[in-house]
Amino acid sequence: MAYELAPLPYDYTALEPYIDADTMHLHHDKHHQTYVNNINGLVANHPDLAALPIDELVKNIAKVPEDIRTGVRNNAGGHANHTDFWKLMGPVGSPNVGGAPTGPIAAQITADFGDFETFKKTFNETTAKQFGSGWGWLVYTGGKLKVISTANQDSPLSQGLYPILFNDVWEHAYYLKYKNVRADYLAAWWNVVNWTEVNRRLAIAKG
Ligand code: MN3
Repeated sequence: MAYELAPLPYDYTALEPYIDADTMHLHHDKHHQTYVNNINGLVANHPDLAALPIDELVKNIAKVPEDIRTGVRNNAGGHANHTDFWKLMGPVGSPNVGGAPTGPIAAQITADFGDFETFKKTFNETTAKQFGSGWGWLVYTGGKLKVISTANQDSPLSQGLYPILFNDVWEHAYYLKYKNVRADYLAAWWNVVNWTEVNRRLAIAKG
């Protein structure tokens, strides 16, 4: 198989009480696994595509043959987005998880949004408004941070943008615990953000 589902980088209970173990099992073991299974099926007869790292495949969606392009867009996107999403969160109580940002991202947020609370409000409002399934993203472009959202599993990588921080607002990410109240999930999610990983991604974006 071209692509594989890596284990979660922490225990299923590690994000409690903000994200419960049942949600993590469903989200990682079922939903993410399905994206992996689907993309492997789609590229099975395309060894040139199957050889690409998943991020490269997502960056080059426009070059994928038209008959499988929509499927690849959804499922390569789903695999790439979730692979990075698990790493963007960390066990509650760990250093640099939750709370205020630390390191270079803290200074960049202050420079571009004024303060952390204003940034969070912008990110949460933009992401809450994403109609239906999708993601909220913080990207670094033109020397500045910018908040955007996308539908379905579309990735900023396909637009030539590198995501720094992002949250999944498909209902499968929160429905078991937060029901239909996306805003409550968005507010709670900051408690599990891994700022060490956000800083690692910011450094890559800045080159
Ligand atoms: Mn998801």
